[in-house]
Amino acid sequence: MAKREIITIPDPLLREVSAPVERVDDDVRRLMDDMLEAMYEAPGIGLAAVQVAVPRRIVVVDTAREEEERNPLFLVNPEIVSLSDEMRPHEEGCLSIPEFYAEVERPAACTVQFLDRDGKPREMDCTDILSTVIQHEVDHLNGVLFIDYLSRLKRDRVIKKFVKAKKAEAPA
Ligand code: GNR
Ligand code: NI
Repeated sequence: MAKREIITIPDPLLREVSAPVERVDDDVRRLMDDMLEAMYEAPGIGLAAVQVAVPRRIVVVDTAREEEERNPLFLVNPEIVSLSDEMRPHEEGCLSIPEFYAEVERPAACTVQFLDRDGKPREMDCTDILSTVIQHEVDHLNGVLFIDYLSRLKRDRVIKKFVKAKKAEAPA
């Protein structure tokens, strides 16, 4: 089992704004390795630190297909510096909202600046699923979930389901 558990809604931590990382040191690298392990085990293609209950601006991503070689990306303090005008719908899911999927429309391309695993500033142009995942992860760092883009009716329905499930699991 992975060392870190992924938290789910309605955990209030998921609504917090994560704090910037001051220095990419070994503690941060260890956390990123733990996040990657939890993400691969889930399995998922992206994970924000807040999803393992650490509200800091750290993201791991790997959009490689199962038959492809692993291609982990580590992003510290990621900042989206441009978004395309062109929008594209994509079916999204979230490890913090298990087994719920819905189509979300987001800018088809984006550019993200971040610090890599070595603390080196980098810039990356993202399209397709990578653009979607990067935007989804940066949203997590700001306390935003993909269900926030749905109608209030749909969003409230999903949240209610998870509140109920948690109550059934641990009766008050
Ligand atoms: O594993 C994930 N798949 C996914 C699919 C479409 C859009 C976004 C994602 S991210 C998600 C993992 C997750 O919850 N990251 O925060
Ligand atoms: Ni998510």
